[in-house]
Amino acid sequence: MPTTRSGTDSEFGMFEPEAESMPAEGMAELQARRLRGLVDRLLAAGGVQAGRLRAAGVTGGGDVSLADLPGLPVTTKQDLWDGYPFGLLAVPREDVVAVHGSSGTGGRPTLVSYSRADIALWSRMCARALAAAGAGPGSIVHNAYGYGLFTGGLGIHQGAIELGATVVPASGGMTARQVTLIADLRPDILTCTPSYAIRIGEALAEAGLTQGHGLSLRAGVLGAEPWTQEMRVKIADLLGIRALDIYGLSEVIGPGVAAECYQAADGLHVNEDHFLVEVLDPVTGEPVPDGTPGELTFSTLTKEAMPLLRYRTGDIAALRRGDCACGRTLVKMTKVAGRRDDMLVIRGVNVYPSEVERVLLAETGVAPDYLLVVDERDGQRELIACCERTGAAATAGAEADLRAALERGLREALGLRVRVQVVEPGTVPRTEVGKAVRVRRWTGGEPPIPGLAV
Ligand code: DLL
Repeated sequence: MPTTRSGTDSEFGMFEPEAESMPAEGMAELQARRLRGLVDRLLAAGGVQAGRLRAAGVTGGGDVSLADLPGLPVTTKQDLWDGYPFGLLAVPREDVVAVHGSSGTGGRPTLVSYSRADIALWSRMCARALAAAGAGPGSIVHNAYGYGLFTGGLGIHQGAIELGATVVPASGGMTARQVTLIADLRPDILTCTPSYAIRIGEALAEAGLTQGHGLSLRAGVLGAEPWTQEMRVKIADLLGIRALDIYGLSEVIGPGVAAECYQAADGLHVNEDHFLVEVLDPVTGEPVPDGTPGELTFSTLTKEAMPLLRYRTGDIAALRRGDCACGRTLVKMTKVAGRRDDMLVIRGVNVYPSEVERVLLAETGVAPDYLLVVDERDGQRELIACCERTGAAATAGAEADLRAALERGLREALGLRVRVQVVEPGTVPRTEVGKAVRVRRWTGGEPPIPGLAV
C-alpha cells in the first residue's frame, strides 16, 4: 500500500516509495538476490531456459552475480512461439489464473501466463505508473486501451483499482461514446495509445469540449506504440494535458514495465526492482554503455508463471541514470525509437518511422495524423510521407511552402530524400482500436491512401 499519500504528497506520491527511490547500492543488492532466485526457479522448472543455463555451466543461483549477466543465455520471441502455449511455464498449469498476449505479426499470437502473484505484481506496476502521472485515490481514470487478450486494457484497469482510483473501462473504439463518458464523468487521467489520444482529442474538440470548458483531464498515460516528443506537444496542445509515456510488453508483464513521471516527463523510469534491464547491441548482443541506443533486454526477477531470463525485446532505446525531479532513483529509458524490425531501409539509409514523425510534427501547420508509404512499384523503393495540414496551411501557396519545408527538414535530419504529400484533412486513416499503423507498402495498383498522386 502507498505510504506517502497525505496532503500535497497525494498529488505526486510514489505508490511504492521504498522501492522507487531506493539508493543504487540497495537496488543492486536486491537485484542480485532476486536474479539468483530467478536462476534457481528456472533450473527447477526444467525446460529450454534451464537447459541453456546448464550448458553455460550454471548449476544454481549461487553461481551468478549481476556482473555475470552478459554471459547468461538470452530468450527471444521464437522461444515463446516454440513453447506455445504453455511451454515456458515454471508453475503447474493449474496455478495460471490468466493468459494475455498480443496478436503479433503473421497471425501467430504470443501468449503469456500469469499466476495470482503475477497479477498482483502487475497491478502494482500499473499503480506505480498511474501514481507517477499524478493519479491517486479519488482520481477517475478513463481507460481507453482495448480490453481483451491485449494487456493494455486489463493491465491499467487492475492498476487503477490497486491505486484506489475509479476506473472507467471504456476500452477502445466507439469514439462518440468516449466523448460522452469524458464529458459526464470528468476523469482527470486518460489512458490509451497516443494515436487514439489524438482521435479522442479531435472528437472532444468537435463536441466543443476544451480544457476548463467541460474537460478536466490533467494527464495522459499513453503507450503501446512509439511516439515522439513532437507528438507529445501536439497531444498536449489538443487535449490540454501532460502527455506521459508508459512502456511494456506482454512477454515481460504488459504495461507498467516503465513509465514517465509528471514532474520531469523526460524518459521512463524502469521498474528495475522487478525487471532487470540491459541494453544490447542488436547485432553482436554485447551490452552497450548508458546513453547508447540498443535493444532493451529484460530479466523478470520476480515473475512466477512465465519467468524470462534476458528476454530480447527488439525495442530500441537507451538508458540514463541520475537524479530526477520526482525523487525516483529508478534508471530511465529514453522513448522507444521503434522495433528493430520496423526499421526501413531506403536507398541504403536506415530510418525509423519515429525519426520521420519528429520532423513532420515539429511543423505547426501539420496535423498529428500521418502515414508513411514505402513506394515499391517498378522495383524501386521510395519513401512518401503523407500528412494533413491544419488550418494554418490551408491555402495552396502555403501548402507548397509547407511541403518544401518538410522535404528540406527530412533531408537535413535523415540524409534522405523523402517525398512529402499533403493530403486532404481526414484522409489519413485514424486508429480507433489497436495500435496505429504508420507504414504501408505500395507495390502496385491503387495508392494506399486517397489523394496520393501516382
Ligand atoms: O503494448 C503493452 C502496453 C499496453 C504498453 C499499454 C503500454 C501501454 P504488446 O501488445 O505485447 O504489449 O506490445 C509490446 O509494443 O515490444 C513495443 O514494441 C511496443 N510498445 C509498447 N509500449 C511502447 C511505448 C503492450 N511506450 C510492444 N513506446 C513493445 C514505444 C511501445 N513502443
